[in-house]
Amino acid sequence: MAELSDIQNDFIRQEIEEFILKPEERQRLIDLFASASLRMQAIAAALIDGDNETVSNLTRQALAEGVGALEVMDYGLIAGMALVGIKFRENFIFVPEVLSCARAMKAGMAHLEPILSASGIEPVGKVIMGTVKGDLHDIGKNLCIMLLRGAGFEVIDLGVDTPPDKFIDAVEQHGAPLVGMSALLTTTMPNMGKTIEAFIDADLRDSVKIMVGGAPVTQDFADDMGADGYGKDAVACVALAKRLLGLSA
Ligand code: B12
Repeated sequence: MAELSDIQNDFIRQEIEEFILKPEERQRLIDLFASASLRMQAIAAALIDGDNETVSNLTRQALAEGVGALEVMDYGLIAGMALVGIKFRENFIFVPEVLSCARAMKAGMAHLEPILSASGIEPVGKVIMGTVKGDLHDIGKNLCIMLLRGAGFEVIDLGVDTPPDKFIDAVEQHGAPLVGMSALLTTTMPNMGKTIEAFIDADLRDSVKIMVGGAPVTQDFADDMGADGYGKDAVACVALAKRLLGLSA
């Protein structure tokens, strides 16, 4: 178990001290940042500060100097956003600040994309991905898409706020055997179930596998709504897609 003083970045130490009040969340973040390199801490700090230019510059530099794209994703960008999420939930910051952080995250992701999405292999399968109706969160979905593309999948991205019909039309148009849905709000999670029902009504349920994910989604919820699989993060999403399509890992 790491101590707060093990985190070298002053800004992150102060943020944790001031804003992360639940002991288990505080310890989780301390362990996470204490195991991150100084430059990953700096990327996370800039993201928490909503400074997209610095996130962009530091990410570009780190990648150019040989830091792995997945390390930047996990210990720079996602780690920073984890702290932002808690500050938002506890009303220390509000939508405009979170939007700045999301912009900063996307500025970093733009540099990761060509690396994570480059597969150099023949397409292994088609996947339709979208955030469900009513939900505008797309950062996690976009990370899943990057890694899916990197693993050789052809991904058709339906974007955010995607109604059931749009998923169905895309499956028919592209002949895709796999659909992935993302939801970040407890109020939009039921729209995953509604989309699955729409596939049943359209007589298409047996011709597609359906996977779901997003921070509030759980394996139990996925089972209850009749999805074929649930993945907790972008790496799990790729493993799940392969498993559902019967491809070797
Ligand atoms: C950034 C953010 C925003 C940004 C979104 C920007 C964007 N372009 O995405 C903005 C500011 C727009 C926003 C708006 C809102 N937000 Co918001 N937001 C967040 C925040 C802080 C981070 C989300 C994120 O990007 N995480 C980082 C990514 C990498 O993680 P992820 O999305 O979970 O994705 C990973 C996995 O879940 C998985 N995954 C994701 N999708 C899929 C799909 C498949 C198939 C698979 C297998 C895996 C998978 O892999 C991903 C990569 O590892 C969360 C806090 C949180 N803890 O999640 C709140 C949060 C989701 N938001 C929340 C709320 C309340 C809102 C608003 C209603 C606020 C308001 N009053 O307007 C609006 C809703 C807008 C709408 N209609 O959607 C609440 C939801 C609470 C709830 N119980 O539902 C949260 C939890 C914050 C909180 N209060 O704690 N938000």
